[in-house]
Amino acid sequence: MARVLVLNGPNLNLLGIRQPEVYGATTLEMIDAACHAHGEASGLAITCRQSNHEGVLVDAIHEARGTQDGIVLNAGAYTHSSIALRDAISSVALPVVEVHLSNIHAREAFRHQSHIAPVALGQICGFGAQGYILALDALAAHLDGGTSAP
Ligand code: CA2
Repeated sequence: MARVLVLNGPNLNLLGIRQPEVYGATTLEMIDAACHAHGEASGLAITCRQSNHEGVLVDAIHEARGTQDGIVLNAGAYTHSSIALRDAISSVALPVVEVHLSNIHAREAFRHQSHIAPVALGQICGFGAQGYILALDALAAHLDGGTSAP
């Protein structure tokens, strides 16, 4: 059974609690539950983690080496600023699917750049919480050898 870490970055613990008009009413707890349910249905062992701290996220990525087969990552605002997260992903050489609830390319210019995208298998954005499920399916297909992505 493939093991997947679903890793969320800063402020995503506030989903559904603050500013629902921007990020929707779905809480991170609901997203984690949906990931666990989808993992059970599709034969993936899911671990969910969230941190507001860059170093803790780097540690979580390092710990995934040898314990996980892939990562679904919403790095939040660190997406646009963190070379440390990019380097951590490169160093563990695990497939990473980058997820964003919002369409970052349709928002402010500073959100258009992702430091994660060049080292990710791919990016899914703009589909809200459903993006995590799409990311799990993309990762499962990749781990199964069923995707043509590099
Ligand atoms: O669309 C996404 O998933 C983002 O990763 C969300 C980040 C943002 O900085 C990225 O550009 C795109 C922000 C997450 C903030 O989440 C909040 C949730 C509720 C209330 C306030 C912030």
